[in-house]
Amino acid sequence: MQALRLIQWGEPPALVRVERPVPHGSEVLLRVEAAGLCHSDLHLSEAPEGAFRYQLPFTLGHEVAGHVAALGSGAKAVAVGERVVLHGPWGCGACARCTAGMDNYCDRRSTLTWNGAGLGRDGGMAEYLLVPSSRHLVPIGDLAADQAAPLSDAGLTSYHAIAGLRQTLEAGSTAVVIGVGGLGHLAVQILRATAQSRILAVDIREEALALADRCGAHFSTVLHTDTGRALRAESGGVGADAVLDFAGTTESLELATSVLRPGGALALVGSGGGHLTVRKPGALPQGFSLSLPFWGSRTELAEVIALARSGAIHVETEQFPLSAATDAFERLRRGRVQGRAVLVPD
Ligand code: FEH
Ligand code: ZN
Ligand code: ZN
Repeated sequence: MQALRLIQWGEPPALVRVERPVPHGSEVLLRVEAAGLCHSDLHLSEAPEGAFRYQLPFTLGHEVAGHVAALGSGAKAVAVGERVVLHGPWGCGACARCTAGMDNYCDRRSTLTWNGAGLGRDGGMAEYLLVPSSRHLVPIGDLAADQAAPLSDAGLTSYHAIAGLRQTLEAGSTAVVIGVGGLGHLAVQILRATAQSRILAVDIREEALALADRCGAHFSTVLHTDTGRALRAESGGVGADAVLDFAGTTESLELATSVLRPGGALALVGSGGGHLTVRKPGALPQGFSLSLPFWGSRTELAEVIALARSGAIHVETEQFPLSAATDAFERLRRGRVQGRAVLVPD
């Protein structure tokens, strides 16, 4: 089968032929219908030796949807032909967090040499994906695969980040979304569907503002020197109750903390590598709280899929055949993907 594999650190991934896996025991073999492309895949494709604990080679792709092609003799709770989406964070499988479906916060994460499918283990940028257990699968019914796949990472990460801000998102609150890309455009929709906040969106690209408006933002602006003042004005002058920073640069963090209301909460999601000084006394608002949410739980993934199946959220996607993966990576590297890029096996 065709698979996009990371073979050498610092070298781009290569599309190669490998054996189609055969499921044994509790394993489930998926026929991949769609695999989303994440900035983490970019980071991996450019990472030098030693940046990650992962063992090479492995197939990329941690945002995967498809249907069950075959079952190991001990596989449970899933049937051949069933359409499913992958819960991509794979932990140790035995700790309290993993047994609760919260592999994203596995207690033994520091002992593992992987984060999950396509992250140190073979992933779904391929025709088939071998999944260790059906506990990593969520049914999607008739939801299109190019919708379901991005929801398992971009959607789930945004949903989990918003869940951590829930206490600030009561009626009349203001939420700011910085970065309206693959995750941010879904965060706007999830906020519209699950909160009564006024949603303000910020991006560096004009074309992203149109996407933000389509997704339901009440106000959108391109980042400029006076953005903080504009956002504060849009919050009725008191500031934002919650900020979701999908950029994670020093500039975006400074903007976020400059517009937060006393008692406000910041979720730092983007891996821009920016830094924030937390000091008392200091410049941060009284009662400020910070979270660094990572991915989400299996239960939350089922909730995101249910939202999508109800029509409440829609993923903007750009489809590429798996054979054009290099183009997709390049487009993402240049910031030229509207919404989420999705690879479809040829
Ligand atoms: C996965 C593994 C490590 C860092 C970040 C990620 C995200 O792409 C998961 O959404
Ligand atoms: Zn990701
Ligand atoms: Zn665990």
